[in-house]
Amino acid sequence: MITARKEREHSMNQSMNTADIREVVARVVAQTPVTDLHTHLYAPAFGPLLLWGIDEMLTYHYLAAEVLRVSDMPYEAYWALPKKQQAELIWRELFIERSPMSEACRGVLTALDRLGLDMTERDLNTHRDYFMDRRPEDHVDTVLKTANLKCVVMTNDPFDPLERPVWMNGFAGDKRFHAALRLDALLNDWGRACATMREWGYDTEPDLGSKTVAEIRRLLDEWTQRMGALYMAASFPPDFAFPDDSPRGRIIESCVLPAGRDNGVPFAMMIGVKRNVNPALKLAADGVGLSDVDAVARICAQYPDNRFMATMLARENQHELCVTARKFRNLMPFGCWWFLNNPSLIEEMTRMRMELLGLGFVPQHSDARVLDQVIYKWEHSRAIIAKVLADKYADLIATGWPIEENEIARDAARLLDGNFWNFLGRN
Ligand code: HDL
Ligand code: ZN
Repeated sequence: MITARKEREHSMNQSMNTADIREVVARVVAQTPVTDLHTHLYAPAFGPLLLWGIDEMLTYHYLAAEVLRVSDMPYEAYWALPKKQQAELIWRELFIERSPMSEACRGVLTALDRLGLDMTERDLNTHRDYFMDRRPEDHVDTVLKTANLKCVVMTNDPFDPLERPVWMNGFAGDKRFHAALRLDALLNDWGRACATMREWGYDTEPDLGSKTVAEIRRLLDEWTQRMGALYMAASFPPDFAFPDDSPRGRIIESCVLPAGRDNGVPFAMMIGVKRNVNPALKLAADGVGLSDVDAVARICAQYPDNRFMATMLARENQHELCVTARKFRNLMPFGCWWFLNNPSLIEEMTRMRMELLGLGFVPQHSDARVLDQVIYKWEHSRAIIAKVLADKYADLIATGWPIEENEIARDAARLLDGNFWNFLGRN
């Protein structure tokens, strides 16, 4: 009995008290390498597809949308400007004429600051000097180290005319840049995809007969293997339904899900984007809509041997998605996507997920389009994830349950890295 009491006392001495829990959790979370499971980044071998540097950060489509709200410049006049002049307009309007309050603005400053630039300097050209002579390969090393990323997953679209040749010429692979097979073109515009596949030599017909189904399956198998894709993914509009007799629903059921089972790759559904709400905004044109979480529940229930990752774009869908994840072990909710990737909503979602799912979810992905953005997207999210974790550990300590630093490290590694690889079955 004494031994047990002594062990308990020792354990209490080793465990945290609530005063130091916040500092320990913040340090451990900052030190935990991340797998960033959804980005629009590319390995340096993809050449100009990899965006990096201050002018790319400033002309991120989030900031294009913001500057076109405060400037009366006609949309087409903005898009006609050279990228440097677009960046100068954004810097002037959103950083100099106004404090850079939005998350996307603040992010630029966080990234520059962590790269060692002087944020008291407001001359854009001074900041440009830092990037002037850097090699992309070296900058990738610097940024991934600064952001403490283990690796990122790209978004890879075989229908993208710029990206396709890189794969067809035999991309040698880069262990820091994994692939995800993105299927929006196939699933959301079957008519155009059918014609394109015929040009590539696939024997496809619009009516999705058995031969066409087999050819789509061949495309999925070929590209899953060519890319070494960790998962297949697609974004869907708010009216995404399942089951559904549309080409999308039929291709998912007859091609994507059988391929996922046979190839051992999950299907990531990103639901709720209203494409081209304001087409004049180009890449910034998309909006958000309330979606039907029942479609997610039905596909998980009907296909228990498939694994599904899901992220939804409407704040109002998050609680129901969490509850649905409690019902289906083959469903992994992930990230605070796009318009949800803001501190107030990341905190709300992470608290709700932890209270409903414990540590069984993937709290964040960066969605970075510009390499340098991972520095801010992960610093900002880590701080919030650490804050929520510290509160939850404090709640546990208040019950008398001792918490030790190695347990915090274990839990943080699950959230930021292990849950994703375990769900892939690649732990
Ligand atoms: O469809 C997607 O993957 C979205 O993330 C879009 O790319 C969107 O434009 C975006 O970059 N969101 O952060
Ligand atoms: Zn994305």
